[in-house]
Amino acid sequence: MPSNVSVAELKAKAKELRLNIVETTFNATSGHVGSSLSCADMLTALYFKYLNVDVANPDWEERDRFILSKGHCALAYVPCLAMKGFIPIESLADFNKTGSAYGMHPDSKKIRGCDASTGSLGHGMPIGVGMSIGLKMKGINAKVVVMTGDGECQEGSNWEAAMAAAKYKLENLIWIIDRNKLEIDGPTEEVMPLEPLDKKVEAFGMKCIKCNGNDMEDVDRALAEAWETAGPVCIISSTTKGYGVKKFEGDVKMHYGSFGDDRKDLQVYIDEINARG
Ligand SMILES: Cc1ncc(C[n+]2csc(CCOP(=O)(O)OP(=O)(O)O)c2C)c(N)n1
Repeated sequence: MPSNVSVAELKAKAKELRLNIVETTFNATSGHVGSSLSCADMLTALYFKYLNVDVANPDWEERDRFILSKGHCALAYVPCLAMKGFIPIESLADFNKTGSAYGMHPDSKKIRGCDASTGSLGHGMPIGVGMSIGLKMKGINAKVVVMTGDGECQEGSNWEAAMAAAKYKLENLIWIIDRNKLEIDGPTEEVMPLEPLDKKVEAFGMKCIKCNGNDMEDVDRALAEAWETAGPVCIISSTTKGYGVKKFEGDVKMHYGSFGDDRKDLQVYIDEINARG
């Protein structure tokens, strides 16, 4: 059951997450900042309203599961887990430094509250399908949410998993595609066209819900619908890569970016994020 959290509260949390993403990028000297900013609203809504997880007991068997298949966005995921209380917020200062538990890609053996180690794209959906079947066999009524990138959808394993999700009628599986329309080296529609993505998803036997993934009200509406639907369900979350900092928005070079080492540059981004609604 989603908790009773207002859109205004979620928006404030998403802003806090964006601030943590840019601060963590600065401390780490570089990172997948554009990709992380695009999915910040969705991650916030999941962790602060929808996912039924227990910070005191991360291995609780009945919990909802979340798999960040676009694992290069640990830069958003780890700060989100820290804000939720799974890990100390101070540890973000060491993100991706030698000896830190938190690298550019998440390691579930080292991160409290992390359900799957990811980073090699195309694995989240197959893992999610397996988890979902396992929960069903045990009679546990928990959601399994997988977030992939859109470029990542070019990996065939996602579609094999989608086929299996329909066959096994995985009512609790939710696939979220962060549709920021850019991958590592250009627009998805130039590199390997995905459209009509909604029709493809539906043809694989999944209900498709669309939303503006950088508009918290719309994110909330889409997740509420997905939570109430007997799945498998897919949310195509239309976003902007780098959302929150104008200079990064839609710039493929900010897929993996660096701010340099002058804190004054970082302050410009912090001010912009703070000034936005
Ligand atoms: C199997 C595999 N191949 C290549 C990579 C390198 N890689 C990291 S991110 C990325 C692009 C991902 O694009 P997209 O799925 O659109 O996600 P976005 O960063 O735009 O959110 C690639 C190719 C990888 N992590 N895994």
